[in-house]
This record gives sequence, structure tokens and C-alpha cells, in this order.
Amino acid sequence: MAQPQNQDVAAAQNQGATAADRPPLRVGMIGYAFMGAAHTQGWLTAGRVFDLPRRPVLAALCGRDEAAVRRMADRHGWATTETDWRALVARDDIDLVDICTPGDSHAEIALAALAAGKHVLCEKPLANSVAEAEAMAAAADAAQQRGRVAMVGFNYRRLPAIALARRMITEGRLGTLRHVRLTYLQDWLVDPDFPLTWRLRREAAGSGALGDLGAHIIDLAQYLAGEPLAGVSGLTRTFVRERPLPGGPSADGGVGTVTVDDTALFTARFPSGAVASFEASRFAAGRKNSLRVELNGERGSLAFDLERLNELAYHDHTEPAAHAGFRRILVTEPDHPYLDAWWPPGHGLGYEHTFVHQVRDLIHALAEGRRPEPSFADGLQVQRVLAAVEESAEKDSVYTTVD
Ligand code: SOE
Repeated sequence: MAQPQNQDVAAAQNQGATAADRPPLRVGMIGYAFMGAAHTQGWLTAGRVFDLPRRPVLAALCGRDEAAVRRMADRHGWATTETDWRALVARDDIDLVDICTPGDSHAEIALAALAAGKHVLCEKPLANSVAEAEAMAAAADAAQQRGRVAMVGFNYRRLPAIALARRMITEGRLGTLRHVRLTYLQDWLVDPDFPLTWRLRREAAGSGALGDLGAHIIDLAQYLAGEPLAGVSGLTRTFVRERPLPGGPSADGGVGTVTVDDTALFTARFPSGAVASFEASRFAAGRKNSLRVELNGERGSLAFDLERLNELAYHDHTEPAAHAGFRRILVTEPDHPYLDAWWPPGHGLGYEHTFVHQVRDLIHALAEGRRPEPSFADGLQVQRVLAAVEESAEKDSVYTTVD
């Protein structure tokens, strides 16, 4: 943080020891793979960049493989390890449980953690079914009454450009919204020999591209539009039905069945009359992690592309047509969301900063006794949309035959 221009960093530095004396927030994280590593960045960095009312402490990391969890803990500075999540949840020296496991354990862990009086951060999608998500949202409501908060990790809300888009929409820059258009495309399943990992098994992941990628864009659409989706019409496909079992081919051929979708497409309507379209795929060759958003309103449009995440495109349709058109906003100014705590204008942020901002927002909500956003209720709403898309996709009758 060579040239802090910001109030958060300056305040923290000026206060010296005072910042270290903030009450600790002792975090216990369950899961240490990709998302565990990403969340760890958030816990490590947020207190160093932002002036937070609680000081995150990396108290315990939990995973079933003792040697692997120890390695990860040593690498990132988690103080202790556990191999049984129940032991972690039972510990008196843990204030918040961060759930970074596959979806099939989210509900059980979150319910136990809330019942034990912990705050909870849970990776998306909230659960593997609407029933689980309902139980989690009800438990979160009850916990909120007891001063404990629960948040779901839709980290892309924390991109400064997305938060700026939300701000511009609430300011009325787009006027009445007409179109909301989102795609989230990856290509790691194009190779038919990619193994049958947990993300491809319904019992572990709940669904495929739909729940993994579609959940993000559903949340973003509802967050940006400021209203929940009211109806959907969906189409899903599993292009490659059989894949090698993880760990290499076995004597019997070693293949298993893919039980989730490879891609999900759906259209949707908002109560306001705006329409939306969504596409989530793990088969979009050449697209690594391509999340695109465009919104068109009666007064203007906004467009965002995760591959250019420090930028937001804005067209002001009230300007004379002769010189109107999309222009690029470089979202690095101190008065852009989150940016007053970071680098001087133009220096840019990346993917991992969304997890830093997630921790920042969660700690402020927790300290103020506010329900954090996105709440478990927001996660439940996304889960309802996912279920509606699957239900629609199963009904072939939705498709009118082209004669
Ligand atoms: C899937 O490949 C994945 O890791 C998602 O699970 C994350 O939520 C997304 O941010 C990146 O892609």
C-alpha cells in the first residue's frame, strides 16, 4: 500500500496500535480448495486495507485431509486446524464460521453453526435445494434476533463496477428498465476426458452450470434491477453424459455418469415488466470466466465484462444522437465504490478484491447489527429461481415445435 490516498488506510495507520486493539472476529473456515483460498485472501487483507470495527483473526481451518489442511493453514497463517467440522463449530474461540465446502454440506453446517451462536458466511449457491435454503433462511432470521448474522457469498456484487452500476440505476440514470441480459461462460468441460469431479454430480453440487454460474448471474440481475424475478422459461443440456472417474481409468473402464447440466439458458420476466435473458455454460470454448452484463433502460444503458473488470460502459440516451454512444468509465476513482481504500486512480483491482470487499461489508453489518446483503433470504430467492428453471427445462411442452 505504497501511496494510501484513502481514509480507511490512513485512519488505520494513524491509529497505530488502536487498530490492532479492535475486538477480534475469530474466523473458522471449513473447506480449503479454490473458494477456501479465495475467502482466505479476503480475511487476510480486509483488515489491512479498510478501517474495520472488528479485526479478522484466522483462528481455525477445517478439512478432512489432515496433512493437506495443515499445509494450507501454514501457507496462509491459519492458527489451528480441525478435521471434523462439528469440532470447529463446537469451539468457544470461534465467532464466525465460513463455509467453503461443496453445496451438499452447506445446510447442515450452517444450521449447526447458527444454532451454536456463530455468525455465518456461506459460499454460493446457498444450498442444493429450495427446502434446504428455506431452513437456512429461517435459521438466519432467528439468529438475527439474537445478534448473529448470516451472509451468502455472491462475491461479484462486490466488484466496484457492479456496485457503481447499481448506484447509477438507483439514481435513475437508466430510467425504466427494459432489458437485463447476462451470460456467464467457461470452457473447462469441452474436453470429454475431464474427470467426473464433485461439480458434475447432482448429489454433491445440486446442479451444474445452472447452480454454479447461473446462480451468480441470477443474483446480479436481481441486485441490479432491484427486484426479484417473477417467472422463467428454461432449457438445459448435458452434452457429455459419461466421464472418466477421478484418479484415472480403473480396470472396469472407469467411467461414471454426469448427473448435472453442462449448460442452462433461460428467459425471465420481472414484475416491473422488464425482461431478462441468461446463459450459463461450461462448454463455451475459449471463454475462461466470461461474465457479461448489459442493461437497457428508457434513458440509457450499462454494460460490464468481467474480463475488463475495472471498466463500466455507459450510454446516456438523453444526449443528442449526434454525439451519444457508449463511453468507458474507468472505475478507479476514490468516489467509486470501495476505491477510496485502494490505489491511486487508474491502478485497478482484480478478482480477489471481491472477497476482500465481501469481508469488509460483512464485518460492518455484523458490528452494526444489520442484516448483511446478500442475506440468506436473498440466497433462498436465487434458489427458487434455479428450481424454477430446472422445472421449466424438464417440461418439453414449453417448446413449440417448428414445422
Ligand atoms: C466455477 O468454475 C467457479 O469456480 C465458480 O464456482 C465460482 O463461483 C466462480 O466465481 C468462478 O467459477
